Amino acid sequence: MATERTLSIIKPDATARNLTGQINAKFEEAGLRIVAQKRIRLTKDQAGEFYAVHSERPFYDELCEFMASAPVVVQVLEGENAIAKNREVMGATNPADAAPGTIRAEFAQSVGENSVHGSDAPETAAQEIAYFFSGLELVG
Ligand code: FUP
Repeated sequence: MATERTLSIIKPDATARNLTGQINAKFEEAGLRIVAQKRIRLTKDQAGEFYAVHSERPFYDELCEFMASAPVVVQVLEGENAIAKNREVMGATNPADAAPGTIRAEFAQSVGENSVHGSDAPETAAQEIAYFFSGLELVG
């Protein structure tokens, strides 16, 4: 296993409910290190660019509206096998299917308002990190 970095987003439903600290505690308990983090407000166009892969899906417009509806916390998580580990800590996309103890099981409100995003592969992790962070902001 190698040390990896992955892009995480604490989504508007979670920032609105003041859950940033509780979600970060889940990452840290799992051995993921938050090596970069900032709270920003996305425009709908920026959210649309980030989720361009879903542009043909029926939920795309609603997803972009939601991601622009309140601040998000974008962060880089680092650790052994960080991409898969973060997906494990997040739980399934639909909170109804998420394993007990996962972030989405505990905090998500619906399949759309599901509290967190996490990269799903090394290539997307690299692209998504570069979308939000410059090399200068990644100090380890
Ligand atoms: P995930 O990788 O678990 O975030 O899930 P996906 O990449 O499949 O979906 C990205 C986001 O699209 C989800 F977090 C929420 C939204 N979505 C919906 O709103 N409805 C769906 O049926 C599927 C996804």
